[in-house]
Amino acid sequence: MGYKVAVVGATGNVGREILKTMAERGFPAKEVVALASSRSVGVEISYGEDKTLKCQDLATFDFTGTDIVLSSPGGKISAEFSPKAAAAGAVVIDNTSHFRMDPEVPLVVPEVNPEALEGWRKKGIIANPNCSTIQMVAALKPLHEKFGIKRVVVSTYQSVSGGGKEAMDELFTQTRAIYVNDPIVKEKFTKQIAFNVIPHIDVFMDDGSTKEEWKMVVETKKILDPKIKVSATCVRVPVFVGHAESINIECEKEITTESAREAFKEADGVTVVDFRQDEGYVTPEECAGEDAVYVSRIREDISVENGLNFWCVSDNLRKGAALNTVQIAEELIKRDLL
Ligand code: 2RA
Repeated sequence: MGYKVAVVGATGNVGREILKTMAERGFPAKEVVALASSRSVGVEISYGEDKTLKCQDLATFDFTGTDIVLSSPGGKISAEFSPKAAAAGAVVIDNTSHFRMDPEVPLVVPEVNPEALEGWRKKGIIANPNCSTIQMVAALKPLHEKFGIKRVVVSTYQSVSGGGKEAMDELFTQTRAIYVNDPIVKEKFTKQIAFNVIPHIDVFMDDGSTKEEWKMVVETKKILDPKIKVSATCVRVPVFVGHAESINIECEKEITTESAREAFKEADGVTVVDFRQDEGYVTPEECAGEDAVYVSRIREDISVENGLNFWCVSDNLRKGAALNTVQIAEELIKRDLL
């Protein structure tokens, strides 16, 4: 038994990673279709080590007979095509922010709230959370179960791949320009990203926060617990792949370094690397290409009652996007929900 799967936005960073992840994990697909805009029709995309797929035109594709759609084009394109694919009978797993806060759309990290998948038929769409939210809630879940998290303060260090391929090109081009004394060209980022950090991801909201920060607040509440208070500061850093987060929590119950470490170790998808010595922690460069959410630098925060600090790193294109998307599809199959 296999499924007909369509990957929408197949030429983008996340689309390519979805195809790679499916092939690596032996996803049970009987047919895989790569879809993109008309200008990419005919472009060949790798699927596994020995296959390529020719991109077809999303605008004219007939979704009838497609079982699963894994979608990561821009938000506007998703707003139009995800409901069309769902109406044709497919389950759509959507990577954009467009449907995430719709009460009829489950927002899922399989290690955290797989039970939410039961409600997917209301709209036929399941939303994949924002990359920075996914790794944070995966790490918070085991702590929330044991210690009851009341408040989270998070600062992110987000790689440029979260902004797409052009953002990666801009970091490369600016870095080169600095070395060869060429003018710096800014297109994707509002300020120079090479040799700099930018405290601004996505648009500004009325309250002074950015939309990326807002997403971390509301998505954490929807996925984990509406009672948890979250304060987020999101920062872009000159790293190609891998988001890092400094996370501070306050809990209901007493939490120690040891009890937190034990809780992390029992959690699915979380790997603790925490040796209080040179190299005893994980950095973004080391997590690129890996599936896990890594936790390091675990230590009590004695400035508050029941407080803890830790460092959390994950590949934003894998667990933060493609892997989580494929895992949602696998979970639907495992739970016999298709
Ligand atoms: C970013 N969170 O890193 C976004 C990608 N979804 O820009």
